[in-house]
Amino acid sequence: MMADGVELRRIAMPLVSPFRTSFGTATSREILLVRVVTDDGTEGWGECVAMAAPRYSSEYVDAAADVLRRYLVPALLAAGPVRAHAVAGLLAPFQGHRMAKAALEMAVLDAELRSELRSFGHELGAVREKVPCGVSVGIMDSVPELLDAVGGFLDEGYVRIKLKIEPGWDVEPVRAVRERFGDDVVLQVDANTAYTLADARHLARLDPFDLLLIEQPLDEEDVLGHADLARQIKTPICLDESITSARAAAAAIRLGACQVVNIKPGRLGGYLEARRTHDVCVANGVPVWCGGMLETGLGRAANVALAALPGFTMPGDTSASGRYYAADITEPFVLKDGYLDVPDGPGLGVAPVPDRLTEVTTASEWLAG
Ligand code: NPQ
Ligand code: MG
Repeated sequence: MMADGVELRRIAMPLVSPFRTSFGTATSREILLVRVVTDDGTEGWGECVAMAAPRYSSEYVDAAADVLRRYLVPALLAAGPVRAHAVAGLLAPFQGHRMAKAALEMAVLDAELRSELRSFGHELGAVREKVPCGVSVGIMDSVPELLDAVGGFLDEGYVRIKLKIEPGWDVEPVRAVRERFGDDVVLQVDANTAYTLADARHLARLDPFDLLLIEQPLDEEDVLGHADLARQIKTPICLDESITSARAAAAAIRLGACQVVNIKPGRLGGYLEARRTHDVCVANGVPVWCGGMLETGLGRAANVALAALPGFTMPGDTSASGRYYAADITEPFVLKDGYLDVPDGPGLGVAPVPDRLTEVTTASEWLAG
């Protein structure tokens, strides 16, 4: 693949409802899209999952755009013909910025696969044509509001409910959901690093509720703390923010810091590292599921393809487009009996609908070779 140039495009998408976590409340999404145009005119799309502010991780959308503009895109354009599998190595001299790198690699991979008429699913090793979908439910102002939201998602067919928790909003909402919807609902929680090891006894109060897992209770860098916590609570621990590479997954598993892994391509530096992380987890008998970063249909298409790999044995946060957006920039992903179909067209199998993309675009810049 030879890139003629790369477009950095900013879009603004309002959320259908505020999404509150232990690190803040989002009411809209500022998203950076990357479009690679090759010398034969093929387009490839990438989506950067970095948020507007460095609240989930150290990355944020303006920094991603800057590092792409200054370092990552020039390196790609200077390299001449390059295969998607070589992009990570090309960008390795630049430290960090995994979400920015992931977006560029995704765009190159999309262009390459489109021109070779292969799908993301085929390239990554998908073994299913549809995937079961879970949903992430934010912190709410009251338990009755939470129960209404959970009831709505269950009615829509979601096969797994994930509740965001934080100190002061954990045992009571979990107990209320169990009491209202029963023990058969597949239920997990996500703390987004809101607790410390001193909270171990408090977190053990979640044990009676038969949760599938508790996601990232402690700080991103406290892998040893998670290993200590795992010896003090029964609920299996899943890591998200801590797992920044296949190597990090291997180390966390070896240390007993997690029994489940949330795989997020943006956090890992790309879909190819996500597949390597999947392979490491499968080799260690650790189940994985596909995390979400409120992606548009572009990232959603790639995530659904990834979620179809054999080791993804638990429902992910691959929710329908309508969970976050009234109007996606691609044809919307619509839940069917709790499943989403894996796109089977070339590349991502989806593309932005031009009018929709124009409506939400706030900036665009073209970086030529
Ligand atoms: C998680 N995602 O698993 C993240 C947290 C998260 C679906 O819970 C804007 C962009 C707002 C990314 C809010 C889900 C976000 C965001 C929450 C990611 O930890
Ligand atoms: Mg998480």
